[in-house]
Amino acid sequence: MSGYLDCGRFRLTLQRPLVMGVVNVTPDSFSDGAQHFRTAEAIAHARRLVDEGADILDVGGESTRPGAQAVPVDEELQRVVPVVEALRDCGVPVSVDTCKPAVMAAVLQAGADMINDIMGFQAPGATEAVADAACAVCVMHMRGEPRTMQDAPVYDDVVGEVGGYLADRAAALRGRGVAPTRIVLDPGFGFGKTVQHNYTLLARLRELKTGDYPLLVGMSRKSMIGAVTGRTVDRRLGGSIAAALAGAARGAHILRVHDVADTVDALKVWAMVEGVRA
Ligand code: 8Y7
Repeated sequence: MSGYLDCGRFRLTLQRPLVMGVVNVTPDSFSDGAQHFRTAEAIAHARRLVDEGADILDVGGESTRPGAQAVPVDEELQRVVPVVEALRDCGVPVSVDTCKPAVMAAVLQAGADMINDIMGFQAPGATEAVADAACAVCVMHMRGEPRTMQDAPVYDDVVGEVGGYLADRAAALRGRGVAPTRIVLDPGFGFGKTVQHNYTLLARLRELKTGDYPLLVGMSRKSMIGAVTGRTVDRRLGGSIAAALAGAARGAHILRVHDVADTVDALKVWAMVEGVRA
């Protein structure tokens, strides 16, 4: 581990787990006025997450939940670009969650510091869109595509297959000139995995630490939490915190969460026990 991540205008040290706060720019198909309102809401929410201690923001304008339909490029741009422009001076790096090379190029121009691609930069032109920038790149594993990925996924060896995929994608990015200090890997909890696959990946997270790349994990409020607790998505804070701490204890460097303040508190207590700085 190099001990840091080059993330656009920022160099993040990885001595303690970092918290990435989720900022959804919610869809609105009714009118332009409503979209302006959604934009303002997303910006206000993001600023609140920074106040709560978020180390990174992850802005997303494309619904990637299981079964979700694709969003056209121009609509995704309308959602995310104004939010990135407003947040570029908020004090923390701004990541954008997108699979589309055209969106990647536009948000990098607008000031984004990181691109988070659940498709692992596999779309034609995606590696080229990030190669010459200074942004960090998060490569996530997904089996299938969002619309169909939860249709009974099967693996012989989920840890080996996910780890192999992430290593291959990292090598492809490096082959295009992306420096290793810009790359983050993510097993993609909930993306084409059963509940058992997700917990196997979490339990054996350390085995995914191939190469020198930091790991990002996103389990916040997901169905893997609901499956164990029996809670609906609005009641999954306790389970999500437990998953985040389990990830941190197994070497996750970045925790992607909705509930920043509570996760930051949990990490402070955990860090006191573990003797790491938080
Ligand atoms: C993840 C993610 C989502 C994740 C990374 C949700 C965009 C679903 N999950 N990106 N995005 N990792 N890197 O429930 O686990 O937040 S969307």
